[in-house]
Amino acid sequence: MSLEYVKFTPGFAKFMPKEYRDMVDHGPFGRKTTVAQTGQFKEILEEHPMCAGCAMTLFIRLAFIALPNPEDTVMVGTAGCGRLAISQAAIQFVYGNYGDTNAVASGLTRGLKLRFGDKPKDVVVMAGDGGLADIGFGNTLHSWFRKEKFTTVMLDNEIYGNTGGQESGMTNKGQVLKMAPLGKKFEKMDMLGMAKVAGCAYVASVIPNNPKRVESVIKKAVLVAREVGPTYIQAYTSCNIEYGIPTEQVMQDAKDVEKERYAFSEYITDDAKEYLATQHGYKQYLPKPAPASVS
Ligand SMILES: Cc1ncc(C[n+]2csc(CCOP(=O)(O)OP(=O)(O)O)c2C)c(N)n1
Ligand code: SF4
Repeated sequence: MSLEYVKFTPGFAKFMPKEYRDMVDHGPFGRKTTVAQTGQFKEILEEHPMCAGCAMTLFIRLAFIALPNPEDTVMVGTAGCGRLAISQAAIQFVYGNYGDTNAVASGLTRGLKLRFGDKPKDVVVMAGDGGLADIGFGNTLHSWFRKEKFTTVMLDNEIYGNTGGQESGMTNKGQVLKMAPLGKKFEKMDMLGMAKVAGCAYVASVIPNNPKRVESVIKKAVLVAREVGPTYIQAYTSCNIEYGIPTEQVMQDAKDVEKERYAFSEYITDDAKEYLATQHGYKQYLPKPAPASVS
């Protein structure tokens, strides 16, 4: 697992589709990519089958660009809309059975540590709210309680999008959906709160509209998970199809939702701050010098 793995076996390049060859020749590997360079390299196949205007696709793209070491990262995904794009990007992908992503990622993280020792290998779970908070809830929480060192990213579209619009634990109370015609009876689950209680070292909530912020939280989460402990990012990634959001209003919807109930939040433990400050140059987390005493 390194830059070597993306190269074609000699003689095979000419049989690969052009889009795929472009990802290998002009992908993010071995570079320190930033969202400011979006469009200058190829991190994902253009022909992924997600719906036009889907905010989840934008978030996934930004998150992939923000990965600190793409050639040393494994994405773990599962059934759900997100994997349609995640599995067609220039990052290694493992498909975990629905609900099992965090168990798969736990084993993978431990295996990579045994195989590669201190050479950093990053594992990132990216899955829907149904996959992480409902059917995979036990595995998600236990990976956090056990302090498994990988990042969990929830693509929170507040619905089971891929199966046609059932409510999930992350749907808001009262929300009427195609397959919840009477409206949801229960509150949205507080997964951010649970992540903190369960011991995550870094927890953040974001929307896709601010690329620099997405980049910042992804980088911090992945770096902290390398050494300090589990990390969790919850991203509002609306389902414009099931929520009936006109394509041209998808970004405005995210802005409105951010204002009303999905504010940017960031929680970071002291250990994580110290690690980022001392190992990765995050000067803002250096301890403040004690004020000079007045005699
Ligand atoms: C073990 C298992 N149970 C159920 C399914 C069916 N299934 C596929 S996608 C999906 C819902 C996905 O919803 P979510 O995880 O919220 O992701 P989204 O599609 O909304 O992005 C379900 C229930 C499955 N593939 N495997
Ligand atoms: S069904 Fe919803 S979440 Fe899934 S790709 Fe379409 S718009 Fe995106």
